[in-house]
Amino acid sequence: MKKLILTAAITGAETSKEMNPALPITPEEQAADAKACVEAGAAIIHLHVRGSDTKPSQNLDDFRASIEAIRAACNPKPIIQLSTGGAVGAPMEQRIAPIVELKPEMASLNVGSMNFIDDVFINHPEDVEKLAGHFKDLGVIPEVEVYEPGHIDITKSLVKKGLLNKPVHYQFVLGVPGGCNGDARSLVFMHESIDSDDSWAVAGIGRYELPLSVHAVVMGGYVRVGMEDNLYYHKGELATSNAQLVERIARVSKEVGREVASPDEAREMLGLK
Ligand code: KMH
Ligand code: ZN
Repeated sequence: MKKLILTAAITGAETSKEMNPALPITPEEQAADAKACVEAGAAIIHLHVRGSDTKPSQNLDDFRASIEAIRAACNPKPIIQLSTGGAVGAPMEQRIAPIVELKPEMASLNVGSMNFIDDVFINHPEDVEKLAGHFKDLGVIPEVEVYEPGHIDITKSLVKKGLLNKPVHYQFVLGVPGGCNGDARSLVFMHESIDSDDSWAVAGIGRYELPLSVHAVVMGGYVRVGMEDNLYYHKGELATSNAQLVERIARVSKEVGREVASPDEAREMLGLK
């Protein structure tokens, strides 16, 4: 089986230190956390940033500060995957700016709208096409975030329109209230719905993180873990760090005979330059 690419989603936008005091917020905290995640086996850091008020930010200087701190702290250098999803309600211009101005190796691309916990996550078709066009023009590799099966159909239509390159790399984000649940049969259905030449990872939300990660390890997919998605190590026991969550899945994967990809191996596997 091909090596496991592990992503650490270290901060997120719907999280706070009140929910878990170990959540990394500042560039220094994110850098220390990312370093530990890379040492534990993460190849990709999925990055949201915060302003000095600790609130979610799409400000370019906030991104620059975190990117520089993470790059300086980590050896090997992980793929830093910028979020263009931001927080629910972030204006589209602010969501687009990080890829246009900072030209990362990789960034997330959200293709469909949905209820999102107690809010609405809007991805208007016109904006999605515009954003996808920027990825293509700039050569930024998108990770397509899909929260329910309809988002896979939208992705396929973007490929048909020439706005997305093949192979597509999907992230199945399962268990967001408002999207598809995180049962194993949902993962199997999502997996069967994509083309066989595409690649995929799963991000299980909350209590779904551990079982879906283990399913993906044995199904041959990739895995995302981290406090953006799940604040707990076990039921009622907060995670002490993102690295603790990464280390667990790296350990499970190696136990079943599947090695973990280094950042450079992940670059090669995902077609990054
Ligand atoms: N915060 C969510 C509304 C992404 O990073 O692209 C969107 C999100 C997805 O986290
Ligand atoms: Zn995110």
